[in-house]
This record gives sequence, structure tokens and C-alpha cells, in this order.
Amino acid sequence: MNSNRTFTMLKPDSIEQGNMLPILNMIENAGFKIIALKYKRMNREEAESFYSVHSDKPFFSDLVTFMTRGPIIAAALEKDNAVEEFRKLIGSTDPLEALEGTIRKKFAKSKGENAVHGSDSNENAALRNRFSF
Ligand code: FUP
Repeated sequence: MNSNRTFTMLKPDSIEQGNMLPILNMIENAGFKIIALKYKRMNREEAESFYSVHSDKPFFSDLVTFMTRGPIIAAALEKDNAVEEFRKLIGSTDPLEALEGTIRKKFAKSKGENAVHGSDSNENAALRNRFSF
């Protein structure tokens, strides 16, 4: 199904490095409408639950520590075929593999601290609860 909504988080590294406005600009310039936005700090329980699909991976503990070390921006975005279009805009998980013009190419420092999250499926129902959108 081609959903017209997706979900993003600007991760703690983006906020720490003063990149939140440039990244939100890139998102808007790519034609996404920001229809909900929240600035918040996740606690460990929330981060563990958000990334529960990775709970058996060796990087899980570092990932949770990173995602809880400072505030994030969570946002719901709207555009035709939003999930796929936004994955293109953010680029590969590893910034070394991300294409020119993508958010991760420009702002991500490593595979772990990679600036932004973008849904890879339609997470909207669950997210409405998690972020009170
Ligand atoms: P993505 O969908 O591109 O955010 O990537 P994944 O769902 O595969 O991974 C989620 C997060 O786990 C990444 F954003 C960062 C972290 N991760 C690592 O730290 N190391 C890895 O090798 C893979 C992922």
C-alpha cells in the first residue's frame, strides 16, 4: 500500500549539532508537509520499545543509549507515497553509502549516529499512541 504519511525522528546528534532547522528545511523543500511535530526526550523504555525489532543485535544497547542522551524531534509527514519517498530523501543507514543530496550524506556521522529515522512501513497507528500525535 502506498501511504501518504510517514514518520520521522531527528535524532539527538542532529539537535546537539544545531542541525534541526536545516534538516526540517530539506524535508519541506522535498515537498513533505509537516502535519505534527513534537520535541521530546525519550526514556530508555520508550527507546527500547521503538527499536524492539533490533533487541537481539549487538548494537542495541549503544543505540538505546544514543537515542536517550538528549531530545529528539518526532514528526508526522505527508506526501504522495510518503514512506518510500522519505526513505529516498534520508539515504542509506550508513552515511558512507548514502547518495549525494540525501539527509544522511549531509548530516550523519556514522551508521549508529545517523541524524534521522524514517519509517520503513506504515507505523502511524502505533505512533499516535507513542508520541501523542
Ligand atoms: P534505518 O531503517 O535506515 O534507520 O536502519 P535500521 O532499521 O536497519 O537500523 C536502525 C538503527 O539502528 C539505525 F538508525 C542505527 C542503528 N544501527 C546501528 O547502530 N548499527 C548497525 O549496524 C545498524 C543499525
